[in-house]
Amino acid sequence: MTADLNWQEVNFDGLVGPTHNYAGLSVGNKASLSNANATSNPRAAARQGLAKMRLMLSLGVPQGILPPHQRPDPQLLAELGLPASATIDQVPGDLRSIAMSASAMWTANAATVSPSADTGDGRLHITPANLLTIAHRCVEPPQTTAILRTIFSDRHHFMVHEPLPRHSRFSDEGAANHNRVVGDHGQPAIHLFVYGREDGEDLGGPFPRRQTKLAGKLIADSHGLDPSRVVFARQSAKAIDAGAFHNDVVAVVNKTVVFYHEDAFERPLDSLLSEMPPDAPGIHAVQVGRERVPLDAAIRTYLFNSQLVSLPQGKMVLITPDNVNDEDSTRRCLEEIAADPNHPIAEVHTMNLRQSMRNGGGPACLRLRVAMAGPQRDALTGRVLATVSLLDELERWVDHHYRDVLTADDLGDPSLAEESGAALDELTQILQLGSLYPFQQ
Ligand code: SUG
Repeated sequence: MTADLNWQEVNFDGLVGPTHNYAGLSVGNKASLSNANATSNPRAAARQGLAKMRLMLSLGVPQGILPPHQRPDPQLLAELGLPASATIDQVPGDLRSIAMSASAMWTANAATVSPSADTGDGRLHITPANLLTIAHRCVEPPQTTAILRTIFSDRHHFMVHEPLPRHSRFSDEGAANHNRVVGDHGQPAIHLFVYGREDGEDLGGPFPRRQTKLAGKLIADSHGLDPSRVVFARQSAKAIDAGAFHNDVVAVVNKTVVFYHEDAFERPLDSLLSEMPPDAPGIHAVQVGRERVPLDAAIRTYLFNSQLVSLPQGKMVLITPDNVNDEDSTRRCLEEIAADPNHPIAEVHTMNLRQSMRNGGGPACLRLRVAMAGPQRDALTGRVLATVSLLDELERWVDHHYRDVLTADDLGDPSLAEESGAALDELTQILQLGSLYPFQQ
């Protein structure tokens, strides 16, 4: 069945938006806080993202694209009590960075995805994340839902749910806390849902626990996942308090390989695995101990926020941010992996993603994994699967529309929003997505 249906995992990267900036909005995200009010370069950020997509294509890995959001978001303006005609300078000063944030670029937080091989009705199920813990991110779900419903519109193949309710009990950050462990993509998988707190728990701690177990449970049920193949793992308090605000900062899974830091989970991974049914795929756990890479170094460099992908010939490749070269321990760890001929990770590529990294977003944050059979890829709406010529076109579009300097003051300038609107209008034509944005309706 796998070979017949030509299953592939597509990484849908968020195209960095024209308002990419450093506002220091994410408590618990040390990079975001420490770069507050730095000057950003949206053009370089978008180009760095496109360069990552090019690398994936050159490796033979299918690449999808999710467009940025309209900013400011009209629903947010309405919820702030402003008229439909309001411009960003009418938003109170301290809320402007929230209204102009480009944070939808981190599509690992866009949604949780269950491929059709795992779901009750044999469709691909997607639940957009409610992202309600941090103010600027709770703005995202309506536009994310609209974008996903446009691209995954074919109801025969796809089901895009409503986000979970907007209350802290249902706090959900999407695929950044969800992993699919599978032999081949078209086979039934084990779903590993990672959470920071249980319903009703108030654990204190310096930083928020952004994901609840209840959220994962509701998503697993609504997608029709087999309960015996769903595992819930608590993220370690130590990791969250050290700045791993999402589990994908300290762990990454590809197929059956789990590459993770010793301090990622509250319980050892092998004890979690003992809960899996006997016919589940065997897991290849690649744990990196704290003696080898201290937790702080892993979080500073985003070693585990790498993309771990299988090439068409089966070889596994790790795409890491080049920040891993800033620390001896992480650099050495990768050198050892690359030098070991028996290691499941056969190759390591480093990429300059520093514009995104300064906001705490590495390679794995920038992508949403969607494993699909061939007919499902054919059923996607729009020109959202990358080719070299589409990436060339997008690069020209970025160069034409994006600023290369953006300061905190610029966010309150209505001309930035106007320029962004013109850019997004053209983007919907390039991607053939019709009247996608609120301003086009
Ligand atoms: O939610 N940063 C994002 C980074 C998201 C990373 N995603 C994953 N780990 N999957 C966040 O904290 C910073 C924006 C600012 O400060 O301007 C921000 O939203």
